[in-house]
Amino acid sequence: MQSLVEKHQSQVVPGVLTLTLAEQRQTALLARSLHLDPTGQPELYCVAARRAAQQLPERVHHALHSFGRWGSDTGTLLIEGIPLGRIPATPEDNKQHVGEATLLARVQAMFGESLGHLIAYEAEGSGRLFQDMVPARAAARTQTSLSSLTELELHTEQAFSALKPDYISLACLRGDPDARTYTLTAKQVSAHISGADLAVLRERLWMTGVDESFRVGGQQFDDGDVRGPMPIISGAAGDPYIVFDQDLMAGRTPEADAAFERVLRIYRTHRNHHVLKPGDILLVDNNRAVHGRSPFHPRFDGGDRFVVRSFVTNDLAKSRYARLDNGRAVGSRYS
Ligand SMILES: O=C(O)CCC(=O)C(=O)O
Ligand SMILES: [Fe+2]
Repeated sequence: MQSLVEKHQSQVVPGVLTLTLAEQRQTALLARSLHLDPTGQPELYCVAARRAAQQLPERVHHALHSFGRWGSDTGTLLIEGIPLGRIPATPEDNKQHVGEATLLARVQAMFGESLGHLIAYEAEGSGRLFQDMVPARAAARTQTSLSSLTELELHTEQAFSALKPDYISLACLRGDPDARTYTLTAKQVSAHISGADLAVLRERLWMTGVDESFRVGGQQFDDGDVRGPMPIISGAAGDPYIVFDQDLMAGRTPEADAAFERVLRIYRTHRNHHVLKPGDILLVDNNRAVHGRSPFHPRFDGGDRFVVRSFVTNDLAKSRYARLDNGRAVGSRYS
């Protein structure tokens, strides 16, 4: 007989939830009640977001909690139709911090505090809970979230870090029809690869460098500059996890390099994609899936793609030793 857990696992968790008009109203009302300053009082802000989130519509709770428990076929949960409020012009870089004041960011905070706990990183947006993710002219061809003209290669967010986020939350104020957010799940990799290659992916055969942008002020990392050896696929066959970074990871054997290339080939053939549109919040499962983004062509005129990003952890206590002043931001030396 199928156990209750197996029955749940075999259910397809819907990866998309479209808010009804009533749900939109209820969500906007809750977001408007969140008055605190997320940068000045991050902990109190998160407490208030958590409390407000208790009154989110039942379907939103259900979608968030099922996604947290089981993941989804695409490695993402899209909640769409979220009221936007006033939308500021797209800033030219991520130093103005205009996204955090929007209604959408407050909804994002409630979703994050319902799914887990908001967490921030000193090396990402100076440790603020929300980062403005916009195409910046100077970073157009880099492998960073401010890039645009080149493809953002396949990666786990902070593949190198023991304190990596469990979810990435992307709240879209302004979209770009060419910017496709790609995902590939560990389950998809397992389904499209040979048993022999899958066995290789489960071995500790890869070293991962730390993204240099995490070295704030030239400090040393407590865990050193290179991490590993680590496997790419781990965990239960029925619910596998994946860690991957096209740019920062290196195999230690020719077999490891070949298996790595096969993952990339599967990605190019089988990846899922979503084009973010205004009012979308896309949650990306950073354990069960890896992600990337297509190139797009910004005009740098205040009307470009504008996504407010935040991070979610399942376990806030785990990073207690590393968070600055016991706030929400992990110090860069602990990256
Ligand atoms: O721009 C996107 O859609 C995704 C960018 C990304 O990799 C991230 O925000 O972690
Ligand atoms: Fe990313």
